[in-house]
Amino acid sequence: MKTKLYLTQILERKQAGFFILIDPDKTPIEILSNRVEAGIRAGVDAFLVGGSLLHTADFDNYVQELKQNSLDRPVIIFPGDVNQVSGKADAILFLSLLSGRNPQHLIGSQVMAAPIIRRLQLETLSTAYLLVESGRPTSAEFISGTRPLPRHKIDIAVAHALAAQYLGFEYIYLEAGSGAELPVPVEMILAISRVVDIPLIVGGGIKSADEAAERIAAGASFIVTGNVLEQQTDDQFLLHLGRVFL
Ligand code: 1GP
Repeated sequence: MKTKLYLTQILERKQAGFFILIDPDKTPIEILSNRVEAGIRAGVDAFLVGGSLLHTADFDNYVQELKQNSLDRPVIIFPGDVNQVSGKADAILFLSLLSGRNPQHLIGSQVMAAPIIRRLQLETLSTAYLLVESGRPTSAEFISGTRPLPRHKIDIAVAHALAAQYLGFEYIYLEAGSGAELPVPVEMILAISRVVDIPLIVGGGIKSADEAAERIAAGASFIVTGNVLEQQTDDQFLLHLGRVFL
């Protein structure tokens, strides 16, 4: 089944979906299968794979290993750069960093990646990527050389989300940044979900089941967690988090 259809069906079945982000630099391939199995036990709906830097692992091999362990859950590339493209995945978030004004991340990298994606016959999920200020500077902010949306300027965030929808993006990713001190504010998600019809992916700095639940109640369609799962390897925590999505 196409990943887009699978994601649509998740949203028809329940209020929100649960994505686990796996960063190859933080999860060595030797422990990948354990991490994936724990995610599946907790009810994850899809795995995202990628990172701001990629200095370890053969990406293709890593994605293949992830795919072999993910059962029927799709593996979706969440690329930090054009070198993070692999035909072993089910789909790729085809991102444009719409909150920034860096042409390389708005369209430059996409032009480089597009012919490769076509050759690999990889499904694309066109996604407007909006970075939101989250306390301390994040890797995504630093590496992309862009300024995040101010977290208290809700109207600016809403205008970006509307522009994303009018430009024809299929998803909006509201991103506080991996390991963010503060997740995307609930008020921002609420304001955006009121005016936008396309699904909202929300991630960065979500460290508890309550924080995830509040964001779903505000209108998030998919919640992404990464770092907290690397710190809290206790299965109970993951199971507790997974129950939010039932
Ligand atoms: C980052 O939204 C993801 O792109 C996940 O963030 O690692 O902080 O959970 P965390």
